[in-house]
Amino acid sequence: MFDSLYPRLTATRRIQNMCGTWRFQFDPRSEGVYEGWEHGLPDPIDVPVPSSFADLFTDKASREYTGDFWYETDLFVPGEWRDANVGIRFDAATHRATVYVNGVEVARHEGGFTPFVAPINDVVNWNGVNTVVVKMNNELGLDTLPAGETKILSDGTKVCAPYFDFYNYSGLQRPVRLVVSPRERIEDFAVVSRFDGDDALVDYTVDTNGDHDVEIVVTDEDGMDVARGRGKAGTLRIENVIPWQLRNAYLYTFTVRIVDDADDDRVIDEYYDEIGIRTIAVDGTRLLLNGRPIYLKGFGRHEDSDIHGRGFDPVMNKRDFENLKWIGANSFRTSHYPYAEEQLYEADREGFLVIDEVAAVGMMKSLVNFLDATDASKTKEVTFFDEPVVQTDTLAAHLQAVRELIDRDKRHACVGIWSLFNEPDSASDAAVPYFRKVFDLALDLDPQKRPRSYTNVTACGAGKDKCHDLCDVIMLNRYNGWYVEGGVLIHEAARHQREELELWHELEPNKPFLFTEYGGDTMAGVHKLPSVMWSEEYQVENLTEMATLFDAFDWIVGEQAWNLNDFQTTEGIMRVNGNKKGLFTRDRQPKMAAYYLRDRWTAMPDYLE
Ligand code: GCB
Repeated sequence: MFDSLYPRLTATRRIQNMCGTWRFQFDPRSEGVYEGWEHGLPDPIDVPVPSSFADLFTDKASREYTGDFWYETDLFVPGEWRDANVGIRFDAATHRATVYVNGVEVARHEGGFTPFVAPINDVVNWNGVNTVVVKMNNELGLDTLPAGETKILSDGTKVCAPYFDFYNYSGLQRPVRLVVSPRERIEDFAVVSRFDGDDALVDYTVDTNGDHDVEIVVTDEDGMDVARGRGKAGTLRIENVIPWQLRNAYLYTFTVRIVDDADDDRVIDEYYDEIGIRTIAVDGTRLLLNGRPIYLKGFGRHEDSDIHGRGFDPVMNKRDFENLKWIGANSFRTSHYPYAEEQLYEADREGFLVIDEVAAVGMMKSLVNFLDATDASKTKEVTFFDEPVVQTDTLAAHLQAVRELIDRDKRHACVGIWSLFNEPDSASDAAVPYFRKVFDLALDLDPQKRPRSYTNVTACGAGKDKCHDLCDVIMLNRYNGWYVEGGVLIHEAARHQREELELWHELEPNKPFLFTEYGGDTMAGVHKLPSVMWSEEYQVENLTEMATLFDAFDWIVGEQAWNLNDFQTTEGIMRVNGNKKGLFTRDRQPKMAAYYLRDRWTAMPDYLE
């Protein structure tokens, strides 16, 4: 009944913001379901929505809380919406949620980074106050995306052990809105562009739940009509089109209307989206945007900031985009989960190419995956994809996450590559059929047939990886000069990296390669001459060494350093209050190496020809 269309106010659609102060309660013994908490929480505190709950608290038990937790708010629903479809849209409920309205279950959702809508028509008190309660849970398992473990301590406390290197921030982390649309409605639409001389031909399809006709109006940035169409599928011609380009975006507005032609084209439903006209393709060792070879410069990122955690933060997001522009970047990866939709709209407008990643991270069975993964001997004993549950439940969750990602993001011009895993155990035989199913589904679902890939980890490097033939472009995460041969061995590290690259190119001579992670931890303010690891000087040397390699091979078509910013992780001996590989600090100020990258990247063109 509901869809994933981003909420928009139109002639026929209404939105009511539900963000603000909600009531909140931990449920460590999972007793809420037996005690009727779906009708109201017995002893709640106030928390802001959206936010991650962890860093709101000053006690460790609350910050580290793992298990069930509940949210509650009151919702007034105007009676004039009685004849419409009314639902509550959660942009992200991390990691799983059951929604009750007036004590009745209206939705369940698994996966903490994609939206869902709870339909409420059947249970709502019109023109009255309704109780909205959300039961949530943030436990990790082998069958969850992202993957990890939940340990139970001797006193019964649950503790999460992520198989990934970022903090397990949880909660209602993105906006919540009441969304109102007509009963006969636009459920989805898709566009695929190609060029015809100076014009573009845009194939479109519209899904509705009724039989009335559909009209399309395309306007340019000045609001002028540039194309019109009729019918649920067709091809539009935009004359003298202005294409969407790297760091030079141009967006058209596609307005879709269901119209009643028996009633003078009365508008039954209206929706619009901003569409960039572009093609993206792989040709031999080139990545082509609008037929021209591009070179990606940028970062893996996180949605992460002090106190806010992963809570939607338009201020930090804006600063990140300004820093990306300042440093000369033209792209980023949504490591390691789908980001807030507002980030993709900003990337559309700013002309950043996005590698859009599903939350399939931690798929190497090891407690400190990100670290052990550099040591093949440690990963051999534990093959994630050999676990029976992985081939059933994890695969099902993964396929669903890919469905929701592509459903949500398929129209974005900025989305150029799907990243279907981060650093999985791609050297095991059991990975191959699993990967094939995920890759096939992505190809099947994406109308634009964007290139697909995953980030390859050192332990599954050239000669060991068994899944790379599925990739349209090969993406490498490498830490030579850091986890592998760091410090005084840095030149040796580069030599070994070069050897591995030569082997990769022999294995895959006809594919482009991207570096999707490289770098090393750096404490802002630590200076040392000559350098030592962790100093700002060493970060510059390490990045310089890698850049020399990138420049040596013309089939390397992009470099995305790890990470844009310092970010929070689980505490441990490898992390000093988080991961410090940022080129910027967690409060978004540049380290020395940011000036180095700025010099390099502002002198490099976005297009190779
Ligand atoms: C990786 C992971 C990333 C980690 C990074 C690191 O390979 O993909 O999540 O944060 O290494 O810093 O160790």
